[in-house]
Amino acid sequence: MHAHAKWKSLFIGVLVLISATAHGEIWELPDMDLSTAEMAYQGPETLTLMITPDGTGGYFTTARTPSGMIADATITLHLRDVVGDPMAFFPREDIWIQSEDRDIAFCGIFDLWPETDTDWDGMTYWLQGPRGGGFHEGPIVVYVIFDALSQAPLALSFNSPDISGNGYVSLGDVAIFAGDFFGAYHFRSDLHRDGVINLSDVTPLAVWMGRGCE
Ligand SMILES: [Ca+2]
Repeated sequence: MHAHAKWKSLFIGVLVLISATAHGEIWELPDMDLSTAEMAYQGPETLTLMITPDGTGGYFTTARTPSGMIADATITLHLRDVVGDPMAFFPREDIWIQSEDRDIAFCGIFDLWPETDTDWDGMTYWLQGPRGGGFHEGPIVVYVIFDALSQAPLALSFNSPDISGNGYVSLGDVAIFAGDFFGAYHFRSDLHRDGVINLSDVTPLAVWMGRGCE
């Protein structure tokens, strides 16, 4: 009887092991209600990040408020499963930011991704300025496998010396800028974001003239 009990116990142990292994291979999906993303800046304003086709426009840490104050727009994502547990090592390729109408012209899909796969705590973040152009007055949505997070979108806007969003800073952008410079205020040309369009907004156009996505 003793030997029988021993074999029975081993058998159950193997069953538990098989079950646990099978469970580990089940692809669990993140929960869009329990997963959350927030910006470091917690104030009431919509921040603006100037992006460029070559990715040298600035980090999320150097976004600006509408009046021109530097503010930290770093986005941190907490990815959680249906019971609220962190989802570790989730691939960053399945996570991205975009406007709801997709009017930010990122140079490639990898420019929308966060810096890393999620870590042990199910966390990842956006820090480096993506390569891209066009403009969008916000807000920004975080998507995970084509689903948007349920929470309110993030109050972040983008503009770029590639105003037209064709992937290059060129004379066409200068023409758009000139129209805004001499005409009514337009967010897209407030490249040195401070609520007015003046000579300081010409600088990014001059610095990045001729630069493109490649
Ligand atoms: Ca300005």
